Amino acid sequence: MLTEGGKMMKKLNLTIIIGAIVISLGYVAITGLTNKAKEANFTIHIRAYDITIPEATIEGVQIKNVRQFNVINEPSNLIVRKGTKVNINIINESPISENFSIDGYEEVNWTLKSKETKSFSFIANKVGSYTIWCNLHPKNIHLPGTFSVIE
Ligand SMILES: [Cu+2]
Repeated sequence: MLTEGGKMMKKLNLTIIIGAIVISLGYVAITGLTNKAKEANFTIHIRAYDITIPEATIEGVQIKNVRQFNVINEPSNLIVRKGTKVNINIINESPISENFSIDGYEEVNWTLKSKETKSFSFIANKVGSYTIWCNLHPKNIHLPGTFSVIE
């Protein structure tokens, strides 16, 4: 049986632990963007998801088994500072070939066969926010992401 004081101490300890976790997570996110970080490493999984709708009524018409799938890059959005060497490890978990291209960075146009893993590097030498997309599939099926380069 804990006394009132004991309960308060327990609560306080928990608050301190949660606070420490929040601060360390914040630290990791910020240090990834300091000027000292001249290299950034990303691992991207390209995954396909079956989003089949078993039954739907569209404008009063009942339709069944609308077979669909989509593909996303996980993570979809990347952010680095200008001048960073970007090392990207891509794992294509989709059952079909996929492509990883960045508009504005012509040298980034890489195609991977199904289940293939490849590593690439390039320098983020242009600031701005650019579309990451797959040049093999429409953007409503393989959803695009963003590559942002900040000062
Ligand atoms: Cu694709």
